[in-house]
Amino acid sequence: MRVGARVTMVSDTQLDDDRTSAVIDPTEKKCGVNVFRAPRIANRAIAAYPHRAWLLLALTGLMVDITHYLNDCKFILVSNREPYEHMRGPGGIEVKQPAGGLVTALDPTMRRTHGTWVAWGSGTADRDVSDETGRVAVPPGEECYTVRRVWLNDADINGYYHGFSNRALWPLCHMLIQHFEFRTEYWERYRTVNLRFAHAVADEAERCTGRAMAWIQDYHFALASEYLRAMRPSLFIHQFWHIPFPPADILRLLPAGIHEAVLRGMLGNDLVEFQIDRYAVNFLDCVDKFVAEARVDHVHQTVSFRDRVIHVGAFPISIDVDRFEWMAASDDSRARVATLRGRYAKGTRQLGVCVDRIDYTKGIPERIRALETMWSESPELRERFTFIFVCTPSRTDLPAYNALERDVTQSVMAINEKFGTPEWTPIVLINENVDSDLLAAVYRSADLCIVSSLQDGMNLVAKEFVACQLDERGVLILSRFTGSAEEIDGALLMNPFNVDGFVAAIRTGLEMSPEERRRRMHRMRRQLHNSTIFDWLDSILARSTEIMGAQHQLHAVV
Ligand code: ADQ
Repeated sequence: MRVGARVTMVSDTQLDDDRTSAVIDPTEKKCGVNVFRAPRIANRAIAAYPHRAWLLLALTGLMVDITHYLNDCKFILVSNREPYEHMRGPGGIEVKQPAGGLVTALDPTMRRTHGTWVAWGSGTADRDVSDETGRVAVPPGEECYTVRRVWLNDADINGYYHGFSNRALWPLCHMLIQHFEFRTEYWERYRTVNLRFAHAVADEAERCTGRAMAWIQDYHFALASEYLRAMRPSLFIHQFWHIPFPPADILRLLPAGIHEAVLRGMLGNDLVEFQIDRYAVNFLDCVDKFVAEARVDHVHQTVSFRDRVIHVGAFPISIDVDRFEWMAASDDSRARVATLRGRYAKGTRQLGVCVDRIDYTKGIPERIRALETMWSESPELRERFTFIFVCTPSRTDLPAYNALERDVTQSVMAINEKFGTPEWTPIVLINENVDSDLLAAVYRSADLCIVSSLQDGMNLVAKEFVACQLDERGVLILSRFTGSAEEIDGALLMNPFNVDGFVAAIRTGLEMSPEERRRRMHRMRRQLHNSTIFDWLDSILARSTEIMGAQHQLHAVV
């Protein structure tokens, strides 16, 4: 029988439903891959979440109060994705809140500071509810802050987003240059869209009588700060770069003139924030090499440029630790853990998990290769553990991502075909977004979590796994090339390119004693509690207001 013909699909409600074993016939398991196709309920679940989380945090007083940093200063946030999307649905206009830590962390801040969030208006009904400048009050019914939408047409999305952002900057920053593709059209659109965003932010700053602070998110806007600086010279502008920043030899693969333009664009900021120090150092090196008129102080991590001083620093992002712990501790989660372990970790069998967007940076083929090598070379390990792969398709408009998704599914099928038995499916593939409550239960149920990114700015999955490990039984096997590896002390670090080293790390994890696991996990959990997403936000705003204060004093003297 053709391997491809054996894909068993069940919903995520069946993942924690005992009847699933009846759905997946054991003989089918032998040749097939169990693909759990979860219904698209993530948005529904998350749309309901902020109020719950907000209430929870307000009640328990867990949220760090960062509003005092802002005082009378208007907070203008800029990101590609918007925090609320209005969509046309069968029953009228629905509001959805995209999943993601950034929205979870910043939505409460925006509510309290009544700021403005500038983002691409991507919802099908966004125009219907916004005014002529693209402004709409959110959240619906509460109307605490403003979303200012920037409209993009298909050509903009293709050039700015799929093109320069995701085909040029994304692979370059991750140093995976085989995926790098530069087109002049992409660059031109990127410039146009960055300029459009800068105009929107300048207009928002114009509307307020007092001071304003603009905080720009990520690599989609490398040029926006410079444009904005020209429009509003005294505005405080800072930017968080979520992905790695490459060394000079990689950045210069962008055509002459363009890698310099990217750096000059970023020097429009007052503060540039990276995940870890290594990326900040790479940025400063690049500026030193390519921007002739800039003076770099490597010790204080500042750049003097066009009569201004730009500060650079490392601010490692994290997760809402309490929220993940709370989800993992719920009764629902406990029941799901029992079901998952009953099904996949019977007796001494262990359960491994991994959670990724399907992206070539995440090292998914490398992980599959390590598992295959391990089960080929060490038959005695074959039934020792089952692996749950939660892999969401992403950026499906790009051919490289589609090819990878096909490749992952086929490789998993081949492994299950080669090693599976009527009693054992080596890899269970869930190839959709799962809601965060279920994710928390999956993390909690695991004995092993593998994060094998080839490069990753931080990697939040590693932190989510640690947060949900309430029983402290799990081992984290973590790629050295993630920002998390420089932060978390207690993981088994490995190099995903080194097949034998990768296999050795899995073997060490499997064989680690319960005491050693507990000791390591305990240490990681303690660290994580001292470094949550609210600490991240707090440290960035503290640094920003410090720099703003110093600028103020300087201007007062001059
Ligand atoms: P990402 O590349 O998206 O983020 P990561 O940090 O791992 O990578 O965050 C992924 C998020 O998506 C996690 O919260 C995870 O739970 C969720 N997720 C992944 N697959 C899922 C699935 N199948 N179902 C449900 N949820 C899923 C970028 C950078 C990272 C950096 C973050 C934050 O590439 O390096 O850590 O931004 O700055």
